[in-house]
Amino acid sequence: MKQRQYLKDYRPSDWQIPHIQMHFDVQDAHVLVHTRMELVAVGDGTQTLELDGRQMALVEIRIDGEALSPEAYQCDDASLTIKAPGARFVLESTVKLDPFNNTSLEGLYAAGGILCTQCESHGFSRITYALDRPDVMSVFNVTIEADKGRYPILLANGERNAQQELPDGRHRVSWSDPHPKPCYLFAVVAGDMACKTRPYITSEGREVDIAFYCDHGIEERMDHAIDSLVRSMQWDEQRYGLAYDLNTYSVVVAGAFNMGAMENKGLNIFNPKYVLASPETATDADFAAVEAVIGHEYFHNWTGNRVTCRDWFQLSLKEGLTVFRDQQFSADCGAGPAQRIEQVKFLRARQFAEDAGPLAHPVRPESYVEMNNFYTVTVYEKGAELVRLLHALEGESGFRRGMDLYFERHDGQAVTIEDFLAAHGDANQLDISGLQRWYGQAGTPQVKITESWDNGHYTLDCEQSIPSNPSADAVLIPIRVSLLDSRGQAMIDGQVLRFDQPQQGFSFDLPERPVPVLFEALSAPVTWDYAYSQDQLKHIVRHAQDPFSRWEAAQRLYLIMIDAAYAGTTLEDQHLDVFCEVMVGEGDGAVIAALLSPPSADELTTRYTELDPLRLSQAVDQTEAALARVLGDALATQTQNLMEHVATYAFEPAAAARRSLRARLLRLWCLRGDQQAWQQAEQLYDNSDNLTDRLAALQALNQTDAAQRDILLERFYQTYKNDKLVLDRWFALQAARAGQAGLDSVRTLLAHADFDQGNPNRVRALIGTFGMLNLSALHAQGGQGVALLAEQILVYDKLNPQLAARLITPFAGLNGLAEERAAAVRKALQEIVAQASSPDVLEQAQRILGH
Ligand code: 0A1
Ligand code: ZN
Repeated sequence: MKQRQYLKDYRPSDWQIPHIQMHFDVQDAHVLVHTRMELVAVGDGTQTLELDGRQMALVEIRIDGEALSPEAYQCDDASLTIKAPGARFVLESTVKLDPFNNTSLEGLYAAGGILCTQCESHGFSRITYALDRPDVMSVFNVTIEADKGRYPILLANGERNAQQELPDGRHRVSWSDPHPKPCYLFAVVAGDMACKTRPYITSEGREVDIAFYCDHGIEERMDHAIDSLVRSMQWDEQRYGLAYDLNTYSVVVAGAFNMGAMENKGLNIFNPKYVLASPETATDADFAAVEAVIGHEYFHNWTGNRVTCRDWFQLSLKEGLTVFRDQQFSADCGAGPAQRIEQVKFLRARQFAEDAGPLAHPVRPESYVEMNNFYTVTVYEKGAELVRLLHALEGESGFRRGMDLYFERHDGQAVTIEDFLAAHGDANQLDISGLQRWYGQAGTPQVKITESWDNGHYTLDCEQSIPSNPSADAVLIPIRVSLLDSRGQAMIDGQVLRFDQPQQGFSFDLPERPVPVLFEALSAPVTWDYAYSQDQLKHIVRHAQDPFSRWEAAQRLYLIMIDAAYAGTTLEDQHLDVFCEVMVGEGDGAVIAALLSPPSADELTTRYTELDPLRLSQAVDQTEAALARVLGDALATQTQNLMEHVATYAFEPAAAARRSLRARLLRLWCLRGDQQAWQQAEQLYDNSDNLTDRLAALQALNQTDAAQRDILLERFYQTYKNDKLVLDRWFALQAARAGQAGLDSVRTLLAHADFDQGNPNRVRALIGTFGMLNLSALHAQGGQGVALLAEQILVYDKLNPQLAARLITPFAGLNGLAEERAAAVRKALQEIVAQASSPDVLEQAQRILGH
């Protein structure tokens, strides 16, 4: 078993490696990697050198040109140790790799006919012996040599220097990256790909060649991504004064990729899902995601690459900050308030759940066994919320001052979260201690708010605690409030209260008793209680200025219905009557669609103790059905209005908002079992020129008994069976079918000819959808759904441990489950612990079981 690493044990490296030269010799069945490193001892040079290295065969090792005798070093399955090699020397190694059978998608691997690398967090030590830690930074020179017919494109970080033809149809290309970088940002790519280029001139006058690579024949699907990159580059120049620093920026679409994308210096490698987009093959949400991920990887060039992490415990230093920056970028590109609502939905469904369960950890974790298990929603999304919180406290210009000082102090360094906060604190004379505490303690703070009204004097009394972590200290919680009068006008408008004590009161003198709108735009990642009456909630839905707060009040209204249904009583549909006004109201269609969406079951798994997942799914379905009923005949009329005047598809905010409202209304209408609605769905499918509407039609029918559902699914398959990303949707739709039908579909599809275990997107579409988003199928048929998921996790434990370890997350809800269900999950986890071999899966399963 791998050793647990602790933050408290961090020590700077005994060695630095100023310069690394690598040569890749790509052969038919293997790759030889020759590495030449200059090593410099930080101390007196008497210390032992322990290099990291796994899953490769050592061919030769030399120091200062002399081959090392076998007694001079020791090699095991994770490292190579050389006793007292001296204070300064050149180490050369040759290793043999087998990328063609590397299914882990880490290190050097073959996928979709190309060779590419993934080094974050510890993949570089699967490529060569190295000090695989982010605080060792080196200048890299790389040459790649391969058959020119099979691999006409040879790429590495930095700038291309030279290209040379070789005998036997081979060629060689060399690259150099002048910026010292940690080895997790290293990348090489070799393959036969189509290329699209675009020139760009930075604000500093630097000429940059942008080059995007993907499979032949689909080049035009990269246009949106290229446009997004250009916008990202301009945006970082304007908003943060940060310009690009090389003459080449390449983006490669990988055949298979475990995560979203990777910010390797000057050579990003992407999951195809976040580059390729055309109206027929990508939805509005996909177009938005491409823009966000392209931006995210680009923004890493400064927040991650130029200033990097001292150690992996600091991961949120680059990830929380870069997610916040990509969220700002998307907002500036016109994403609108529905984007914030989506972010919060995701945060609550996933991060709050993680923080309340056995996988909870602070944004800066204290220990890990397998670092890849800590690329979590806590490090990314909660981390981004903490930067948002800092931004709210400092204001736009204060935040910019903090960022400027951060880059001035730390450009070219590997630093900590404290360094980041200190730069902001110093730039703004801000006491950051209440913020710093957020990073060190797990759990979602809960804020209890009561009020008093005394003759014009209004007080909000606030109390904070972390229920899952009772010894936690009070943190700084900004509460953005508006106080509405009886006509819905704001008497107090968006004021930020600094709440940093265990208990604290905030007073206002007002002409009348207000309705408080609390935590506008979710001003801190907390849960909060305030005993709203239904009338107050409806008042907020009708009058609040902040779209998020209207949505939040709507969610609370739905929850009253869901709680009642879950408890076995039903409330009158009339409790939801405010939504009739909402549906026909003016304004952003995407916000109206969100207001007309009750929370889904997967967002509510931590709400009930002794959770019965099937009863919860039913309660949510009943509430959605009640909403569809209460909207009455106007639902059909309104949907039909939106079917008219459909323009040619463009990814543009107003058009996307209209599509999103149409999709939502159509789905509610279809739930009523109305034949006319089902026909409308079929018509929308047939008449549309884009994937967004086609999927809207299919999703509207997916949980119904309509004959059209099966007909359209088959039509969809025939149209898209050769288009991997679109076919993923076909798998996901069937895996999302509620209850037993969903479980049966998953079983059938696992044996389908198009199900490909080597394609993580396909695996996530089928098994991920089933596990993460379909509570009623996962818990169907006694424990059989749960057993099926466990069986699949064990398949990927062998093939692709990182992917397997992510599929396990649905089992982390164990503590909240009713005993019979919990027993099935526990049994599945014990089976996993008994049979799994990867540290990734073992660590997760054991953490969930509390070992
Ligand atoms: N740094 C990337 C995400 C990433 C993380 C780990 C990976 O492999 C284990 C791959 C990519 C990002 O934040 O975009
Ligand atoms: Zn990132």
